[in-house]
Amino acid sequence: MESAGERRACGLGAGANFVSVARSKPANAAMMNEIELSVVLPAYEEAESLRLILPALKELVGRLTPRSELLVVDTRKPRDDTPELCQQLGVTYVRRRGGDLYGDAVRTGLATARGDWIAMMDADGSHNPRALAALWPHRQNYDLVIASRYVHGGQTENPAILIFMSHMVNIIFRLALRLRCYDVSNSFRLYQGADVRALHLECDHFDVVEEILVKLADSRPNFRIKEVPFTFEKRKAGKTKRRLVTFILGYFGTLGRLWRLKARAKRERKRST
Ligand SMILES: Nc1nc2c(ncn2[C@@H]2O[C@H](COP(=O)(O)OP(=O)(O)OP(=O)(O)O)[C@@H](O)[C@H]2O)c(=O)[nH]1
Ligand SMILES: [Mg+2]
Repeated sequence: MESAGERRACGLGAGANFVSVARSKPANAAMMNEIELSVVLPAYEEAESLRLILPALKELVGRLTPRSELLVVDTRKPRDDTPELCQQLGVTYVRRRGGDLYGDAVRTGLATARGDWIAMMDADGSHNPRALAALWPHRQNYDLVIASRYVHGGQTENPAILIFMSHMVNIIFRLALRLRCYDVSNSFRLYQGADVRALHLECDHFDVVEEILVKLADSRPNFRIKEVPFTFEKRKAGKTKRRLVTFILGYFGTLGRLWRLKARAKRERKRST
């Protein structure tokens, strides 16, 4: 995922504070939890692409750890044969809870995933399963690992106009929200399960990707982020769900909301020290 589609205000209201996330202990947690890695794929009419990527993803994840689960988070009512496909391939099929928006899929996926680590990936094949193998080794030394188009070695196969827009979004968000990473809008990331499950997420659309980053980065001092170079590929099949104008307008609304949220959290932290 790299852009915002149809979008409503993300509704970061007065109660939307950053959560204070307890420091997780991956090594110990791994011993206690039967699932080490959950891979979550939010999907909206993506059966065609899923058919192409799931076998490779399943094989790769099995090599990373035997204690893994793959979750496809579909729409509330199936819009294609994604349920049958998941059953055929032995992948967990999850129905979206709440609404049918991307934010609902992310919230449902995070609430369902049991892993010590949770990887989020697009279901359209833009996120090549092979890249997950490059993220995985960094989990012990970092709190968040991002597949990044904007560090040396990273790239994107999108058309020039989308690359330009994505660069603008990333530069503006990074500077305005003082984020310590270059790719703020790519959803392909590896999270510590306990950290990301503890977040209270309110954005409904693709802006939830930035919301997660802002909230995690502010959840504790010296939150460690690693960016691993990655190539964002063209979707493998199916249609885009992106709506360009709402994408641009929506992102600026989100920026304002996240900025106010961050400022309020800072004031509250100052007050409590
Ligand atoms: N727009 C949209 N995408 C969703 C939703 N739920 C899951 N997705 C998935 O989010 C991912 C990103 O959506 P895409 O339509 O690929 O958006 P994009 O990556 O910006 O655009 P293209 O790859 O160029 O089509 C895909 O895997 C979608 O299936 C939803 O409710 N709305
Ligand atoms: Mg896509």
